[in-house]
Amino acid sequence: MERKYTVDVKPGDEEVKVAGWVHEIRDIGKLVFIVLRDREGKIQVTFKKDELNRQLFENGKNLGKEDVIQITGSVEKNDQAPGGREIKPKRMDILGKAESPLPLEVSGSVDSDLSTRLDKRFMDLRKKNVFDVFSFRDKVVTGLREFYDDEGYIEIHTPIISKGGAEGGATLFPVIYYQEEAFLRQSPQLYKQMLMAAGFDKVYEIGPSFRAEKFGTSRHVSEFTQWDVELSFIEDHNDVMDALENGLKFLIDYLKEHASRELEAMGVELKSIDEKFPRITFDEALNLLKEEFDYVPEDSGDLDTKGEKLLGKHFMEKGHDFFFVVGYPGEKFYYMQDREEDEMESRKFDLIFRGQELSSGGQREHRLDVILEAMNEEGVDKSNFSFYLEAFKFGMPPHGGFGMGLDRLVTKLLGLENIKEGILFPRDPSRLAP
Ligand code: AMO
Repeated sequence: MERKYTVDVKPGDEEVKVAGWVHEIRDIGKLVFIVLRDREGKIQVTFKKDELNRQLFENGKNLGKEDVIQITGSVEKNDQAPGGREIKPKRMDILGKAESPLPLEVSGSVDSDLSTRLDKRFMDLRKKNVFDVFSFRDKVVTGLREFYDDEGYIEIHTPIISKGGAEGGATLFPVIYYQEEAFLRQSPQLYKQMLMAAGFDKVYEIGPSFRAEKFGTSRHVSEFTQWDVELSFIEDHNDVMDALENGLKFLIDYLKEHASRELEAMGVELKSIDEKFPRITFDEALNLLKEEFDYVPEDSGDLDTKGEKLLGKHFMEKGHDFFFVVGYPGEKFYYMQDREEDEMESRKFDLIFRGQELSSGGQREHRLDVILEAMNEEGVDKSNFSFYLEAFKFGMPPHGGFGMGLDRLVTKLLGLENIKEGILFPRDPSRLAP
């Protein structure tokens, strides 16, 4: 007989097989009520002394919380039981005993702090409200894939171990690669671009990126998942922003339809977005901060966390959760910069979502001589990038792309406080296990 999820079990079913964890036990002598929990829900299993053989009843009575059991039985209506039905067991197999005491309470309302939860993550993930975050995350990925697949993007998988980093030396994680030093990637950026030289035209990749920053914030981790996109034959950075904006608008509608259960359980309401995301220049962002909040970011080339938060407040009051800031000064060698026709210093943008940076991207520089000059100015060691630079010598189309933090997207959409809540087994400077 095939196992069913508890949600698919109906009163009147003469014989069903369900399996899962013992969520609750109520023992009132001749009657033992067990609530069995599986991925999709819960069901009551009622052990009645008068109706069962002695062994089966005793086994039911001896169950402990979080034991894994498999039950075969008939289903009856019972208005007092959760979901209005209960199983009368005919057979029970104990598949896995749980030790006592449990390292973390799964049923009941005992709240543990995040660090304890992450230490005992396999137990924490048994909680429905925690599991729902990851069922939601699964739908975020499926929704994004659906959009970009339909738009003709090709999903790619580029190396995690590489010779150089796209985002600069200080945040590279070194690995020993046979006899050489190599690094975990900070971003698939360079490979996405090489595939533009290869004629792939439009690509996306979902995968891990690593940053060895000593961050202890609620929005940074050492290993995160990026949603990366690159596209060729663009006019300018606006085409890249369109690709990102349209994907997110589609995603929100997709989630409203396909993740309604998770959203409702978490009390989150998502609103479809019809209007364009505001696009302001870096200088406009600085002026806005000065005029409205009398705030000047310390680093003249960045908006910093506080600046992003204040701008987020400004735009959210006007009904915009998302807005772009375009034209950051002093950008990296791979962004197009200092074009005469632009009234800004680069074609690099950030997308801010509810006051937090969600994505960076822009039009790339595809002219090799300009890249080399920028590398000289930045003091970049070209020998680490020879494989990348070669791709610009033999026909590189104009192109651009972006990287979006998937963990930030999930946690911000759900209104979670800490990015680590949206990551199964997060990594930070003080956490390498589990
Ligand atoms: P950037 O470094 O801005 O750009 O990263 C893109 C997005 O990835 C997420 N992110 C992080 N999330 C959690 N913890 C971190 N430590 C972390 N660092 C980054 C953020 C961020 O907006 N190569 C460019 C992208 C491109 O131009 O294609 C890049 O990686 O949400």
